[in-house]
Amino acid sequence: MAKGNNSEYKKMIDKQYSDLMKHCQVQMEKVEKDLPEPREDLQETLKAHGVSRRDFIKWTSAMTAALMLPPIFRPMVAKAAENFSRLPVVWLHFAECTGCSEAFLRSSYPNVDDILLETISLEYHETLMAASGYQAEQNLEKAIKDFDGKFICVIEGALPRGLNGKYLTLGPKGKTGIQVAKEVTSKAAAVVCIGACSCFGGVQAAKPNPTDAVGISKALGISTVNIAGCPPNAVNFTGTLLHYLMFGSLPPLDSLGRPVWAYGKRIHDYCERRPHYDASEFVEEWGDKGALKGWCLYKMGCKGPYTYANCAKVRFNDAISWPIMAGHGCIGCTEPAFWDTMAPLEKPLDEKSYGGGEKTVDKIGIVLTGAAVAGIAVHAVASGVRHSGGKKS
Ligand code: FSX
Ligand code: SF4
Ligand code: F3S
Repeated sequence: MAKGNNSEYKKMIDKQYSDLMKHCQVQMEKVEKDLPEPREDLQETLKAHGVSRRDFIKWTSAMTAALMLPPIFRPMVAKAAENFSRLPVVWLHFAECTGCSEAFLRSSYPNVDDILLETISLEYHETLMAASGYQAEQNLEKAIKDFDGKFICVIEGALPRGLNGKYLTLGPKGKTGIQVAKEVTSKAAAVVCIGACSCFGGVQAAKPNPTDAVGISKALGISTVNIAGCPPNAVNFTGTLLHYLMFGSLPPLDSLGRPVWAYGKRIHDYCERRPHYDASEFVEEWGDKGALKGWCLYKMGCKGPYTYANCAKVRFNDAISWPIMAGHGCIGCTEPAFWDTMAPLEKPLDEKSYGGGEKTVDKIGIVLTGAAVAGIAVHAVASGVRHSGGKKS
């Protein structure tokens, strides 16, 4: 590209980011005006958990980068984190193992993401709240009324459609999961599904799926933000809510409802074992020489070539490790129906239907998940904030 064109391009990008920054500043002022006072002083809470100011600054840099924003947005990420506990959240549970809540809220060494999740203004959370029975139902009704159109509805778990929804009933009135989900999501500003189960049905939707369980979007015919994974990474959830606070809109999603900033790239392309794949150095058996040397796990059934997620970049447990680093292949837990489509989990997919090899692997990735976009498009600011209730287009 000619030099002149380069500087034109840079000017255009700078202008886009400066417009985005202005939008973000206006939005943060709106948050501070419209939403209730923060439930907790984040800096005090961080201090109480032994997280220093320096650690917090480091976290803002990592989160800004994870969100694919340039460093000038760090102070806005910090500001959004400080306002995190203003956001009213109603958290529902349907058919699942509750591993998602457990993974998010019960860390032994909480990092900033975990602490943010602890400070979140949970108006209703079936696993954590003290109330039960009629009192719990009243709490839910009150939260929906008090924060009509303003709360985020977070959902864990699939909805069984069999027996007219009666495989899953909740509360003293015996409402079906589908009824509860309809009532709550219709009043929410946005619906965020956490985990493979609420996103795509998860383990209970695996064949033969006796209860006819499906994800929330399919069960209700609404659009949802899908934070995929079994369980998903807390960073992908907190980052999505921070984006919502900063820009007043949900981040752009891929064709499966997953935020592009978190699920836009393929595991196989960011994997630290990739040079071994390219050099045809494979683990052939658990514990063999290749396993000790950290070679590629493709022959042990790694589904990284078919899976889109940022696990290799953000890792888990305070960025200590992730499945492939720990020595097991990826099982494709961020992809729909992975229990069926990625099985057997410790064997490569059928060579006959997939042909093996890099070219086919690349083609499958694209077919499975749709094309990914990157750059500023990841932050394109949509005008409509209300995301739930709208029929899927
Ligand atoms: Fe599903 Fe979550 Fe896997 Fe478990 O709530 S995504 S089975 S970790 O718990 O829904
Ligand atoms: Fe990494 Fe798996 Fe790809 Fe090998 S096949 S490079 S282990 S993602
Ligand atoms: Fe899941 Fe694979 Fe990441 S199994 S946690 S998508 S490495």
